[in-house]
Amino acid sequence: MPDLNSPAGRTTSLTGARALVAALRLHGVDTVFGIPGTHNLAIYQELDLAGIRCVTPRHEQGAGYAADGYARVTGRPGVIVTTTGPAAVNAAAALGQAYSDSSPLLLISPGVPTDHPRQGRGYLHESKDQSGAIDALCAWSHRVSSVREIPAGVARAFGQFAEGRPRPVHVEIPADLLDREGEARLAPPYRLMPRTPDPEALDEAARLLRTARRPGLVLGGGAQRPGAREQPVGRLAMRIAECVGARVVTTVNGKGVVPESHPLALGATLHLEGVRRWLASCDVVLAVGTELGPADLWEDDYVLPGTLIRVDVDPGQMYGDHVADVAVVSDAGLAMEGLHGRIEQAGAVPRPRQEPWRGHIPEMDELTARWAGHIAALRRALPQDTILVGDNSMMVYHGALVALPMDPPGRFLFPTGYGTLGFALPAGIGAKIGMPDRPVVVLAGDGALQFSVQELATAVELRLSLPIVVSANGGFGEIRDEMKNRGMTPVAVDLHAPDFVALAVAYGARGRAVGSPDDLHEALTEALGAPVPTVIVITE
Ligand SMILES: Cc1ncc(C[n+]2csc(CCOP(=O)(O)OP(=O)(O)O)c2C)c(N)n1
Ligand SMILES: [Mg+2]
Repeated sequence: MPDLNSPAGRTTSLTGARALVAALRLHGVDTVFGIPGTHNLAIYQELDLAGIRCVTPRHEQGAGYAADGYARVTGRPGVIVTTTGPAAVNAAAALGQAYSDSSPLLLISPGVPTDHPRQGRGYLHESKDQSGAIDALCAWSHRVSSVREIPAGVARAFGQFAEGRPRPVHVEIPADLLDREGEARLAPPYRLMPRTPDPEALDEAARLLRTARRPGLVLGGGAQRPGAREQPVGRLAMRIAECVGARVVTTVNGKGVVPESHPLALGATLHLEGVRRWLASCDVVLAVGTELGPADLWEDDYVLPGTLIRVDVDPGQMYGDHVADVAVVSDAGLAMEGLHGRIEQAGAVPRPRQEPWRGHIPEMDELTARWAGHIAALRRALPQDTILVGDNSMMVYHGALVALPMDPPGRFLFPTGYGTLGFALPAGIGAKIGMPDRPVVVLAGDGALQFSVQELATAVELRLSLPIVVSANGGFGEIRDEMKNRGMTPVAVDLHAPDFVALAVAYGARGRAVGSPDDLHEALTEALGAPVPTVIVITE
């Protein structure tokens, strides 16, 4: 095979599949998540020749979430390779999730051949408009029309990840192009300098924060630095908070950016009414890298009466639901550095500290009481640098999200905006592949786990040390409660579940049922040291 390390930018005659894989390698891709099929054999052949690691989850949905978990913890784009039609669409929910959570995913799929009329001719895996269907869910989806366009498509994808919010994209390659020779120019990756803040906007923001009576900070996923032991934005945010006497709350995707054990930190609790009330009472709010979206606020029409300073790399955020009074369109780190410098230079502001938060938010105890014992056991058992990967289950958003304070470098991966189920196990697998030296723990309900339980096979095959904590409550507990709350008789929510311990063992994993928090603590400690995944079932 030709030397794929040859200088970028040279025009060479390559097959489409080879051009694709050469472009991926040029952009530093060494791992892909996907499933082979009739139409992508040429891609797999080239991936293998190029020494790129091919991880095979058992469903393309799992490949998508695994790529997402990998991307969130490493900051490197997660690459998914599927075959045509149903395979590509199976991965689409993961793109939707990554779109709402700003995760850089590249889905590569073959499509019907270039000369195919796409009018229902019975071609294998045929769709009327595969890239059109996926386009509706991600930043963009593009069907290339020549070999030459393949490396350009990959380069464009990586460009998209580096500018603004990193959001998922799809490149469809007509199946016939994969084996066809064509002239291709391997586009070198380009480096973008971080967007710098407007100094005047920073002056104004610093003045507002220093003179505020009751300042508040909100940090979102845009404040995270993947893989970082040090979270510079979080550190600067806490220094600013201490200077001006502000409390700091994070969104779900921002959890772990600041030390949640700090007296000024409120954790990831925007969904609690007491916290929303406090934020609405702030006269100045600094929001960094967040949509301030309803999926975090659990309220559609939330109003922030105070003066709003927004820091975001995406100019579109300035005019979202909450319009910025002071707009700082910038890299979060540079903006916070500038802001901190200005505030510190002016000296600390003498003012009474805002009250400590714990015990002042009544509904926190109510909603988390059920999980408090088990979450405390998790907290005791888990090292500080644990990556928790949660699913859309009550134990996660009523339990760990609120009651398990995280200090950096802890990370919390959760499918927030799009709110999918089946995320945690495959995303946990991807996170463990991306960060093999960090403890990764999966938390899922019995409902959520069954959306992707077959990925246990993937985790066993890869011999991942991965505790998977399952809360078993006989089905869709949240939906059961919502039905009761609207006065209806619960329907379609009480579900048969397998014996998860036996299922784990059948897959080649370890399995254990626990009752008390002490049992959970012991099981987790053991599982963290085990060379294979362990399913730990909490029975209620
Ligand atoms: C893909 C998808 N399908 C359906 C839903 C709707 N939904 C939200 S929570 C939930 C129940 C989840 O059950 P489980 O994981 O067992 O958690 P529990 O509520 O029992 O704690 C369902 C069905 C969803 N969020 N995503
Ligand atoms: Mg359940």
